[in-house]
Amino acid sequence: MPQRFMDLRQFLAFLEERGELVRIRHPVSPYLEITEIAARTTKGGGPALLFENVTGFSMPVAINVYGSEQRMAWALGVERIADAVARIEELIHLAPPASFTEKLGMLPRLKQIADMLPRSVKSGPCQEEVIDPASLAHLPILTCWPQDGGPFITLGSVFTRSPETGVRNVGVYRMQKFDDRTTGMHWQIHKVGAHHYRMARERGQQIEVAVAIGGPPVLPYAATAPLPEDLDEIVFAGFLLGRGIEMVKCRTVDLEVPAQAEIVIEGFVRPDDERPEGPFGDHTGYYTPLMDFPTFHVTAVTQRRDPIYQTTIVGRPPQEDGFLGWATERLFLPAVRMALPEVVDMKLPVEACFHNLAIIAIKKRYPGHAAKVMHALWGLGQMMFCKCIIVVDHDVNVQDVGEVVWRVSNNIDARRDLVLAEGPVDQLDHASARPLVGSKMGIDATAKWPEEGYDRGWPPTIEMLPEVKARVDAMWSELGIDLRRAR
Ligand SMILES: Cc1cc2nc3c(=O)[nH]c(=O)nc-3n(C[C@H](O)[C@H](O)[C@H](O)COP(=O)(O)O)c2cc1C
Ligand SMILES: [Mn+2]
Repeated sequence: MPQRFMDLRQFLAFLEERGELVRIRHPVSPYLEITEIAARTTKGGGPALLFENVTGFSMPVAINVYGSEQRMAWALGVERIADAVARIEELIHLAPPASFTEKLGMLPRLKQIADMLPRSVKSGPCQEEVIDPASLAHLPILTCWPQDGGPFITLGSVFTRSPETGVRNVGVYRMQKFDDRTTGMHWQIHKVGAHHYRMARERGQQIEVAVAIGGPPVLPYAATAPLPEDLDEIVFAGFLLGRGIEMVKCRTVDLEVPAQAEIVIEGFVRPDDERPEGPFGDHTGYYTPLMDFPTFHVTAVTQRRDPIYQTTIVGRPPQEDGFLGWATERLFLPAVRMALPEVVDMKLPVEACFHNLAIIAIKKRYPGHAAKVMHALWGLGQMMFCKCIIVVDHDVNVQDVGEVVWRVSNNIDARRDLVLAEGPVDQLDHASARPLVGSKMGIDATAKWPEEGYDRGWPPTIEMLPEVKARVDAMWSELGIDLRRAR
């Protein structure tokens, strides 16, 4: 059974044991220097980093914790991501029991599911210390890039409740530090946090907010996952982990936070207080400009006795967040397939920043099928942000971008195969003429059928006969061809 990590330090200790964490004792500045070191480390396939001597601060900084496929899988409590995908598939296919004996057989499973729900506890390590008066001054918040508007908290899990239903939401939204008691709250307009804020604003009320840093390593991932609006990220995190997350009441707001968090920042956002936020070197690889966003007012800061400040940087891909995006690509394929069973696989290349490009393999069933898949995806949660969807046939390995380029460039006739659509675009998009609305492109690179107006007979791809391959396999070692040397 793989280990299920209930807090950050347990995970860091595990990574250190595996040679996957480096402690840095050399003094390093949180102003740009940590970014440069982290970016080089992630791009080079390097380890998680724990900066123990951050200039001007006594608190250590953990970064690049999720910066490899293996560490990302471990953070989810599995050895390989496929094991987590299998758990999700099992949940999706959980059929209602038919008979009484089948029902009895399900009882242990139901108990397991109950064990995954969040549990309220009376006290937690995240409240061992109370910073009085509340202040962010001691947090080693990074200024990431030269033109950034200031220091940004980049990996806070932001908790709110729907003012209407009380349902919890958790999302990772960046927070620009304005001063020791106020920050920005970068709730992009399409996100659930922003929706909660607008509902409160319509009622003329402020909204209570809590921000957790650290905690079970599954938590920041769950907070970035594109869940349906009313699905509680803490339930999802507990499900992924196979064990419920322990939650403790906040001190100044009516919210609960993970008891095992490293640091908790409590506060509120008023309905009438938006301020310029940014610029920020974003995950697109470009700066996002100064724009008005809500202001977060801090009412309490609590922490462990010896807290670790967990953060990340974004920038020109690939960066650490690419591995969070990769986990989403894998874990949400079963959900996509629930809506679209014809989808065989999908690839969201890291260079396209989660959503600029999706490559989808389908088992085509009818003429025009590829266009149907595009439109369905543009209507599916955060897939609405996809500026380009490429649809290929099921026999194309979409994980191999080289193969995709071969197939797509050969298969398309531009006038016939291009689908243009309009609608919302990501708030970070800088290409659309105006913010938030723009156009999207679908490319149907499937083999065309006569019913689709193609009468020339689609050519087969070239494959060698299996018996010839077998004969060559048998003689290969005697041929004296060293392929490694040839490269
Ligand atoms: C490192 C990182 C930083 C992010 N920063 C923001 C942000 O500032 N604003 C935002 O709206 N989304 C941001 N996101 C994306 C959201 O976390 C993501 O869209 C999530 O699904 C939102 O959850 P929600 O659907 O509950 O709103 C960030 C993601 C990552 C990985
Ligand atoms: Mn959500």
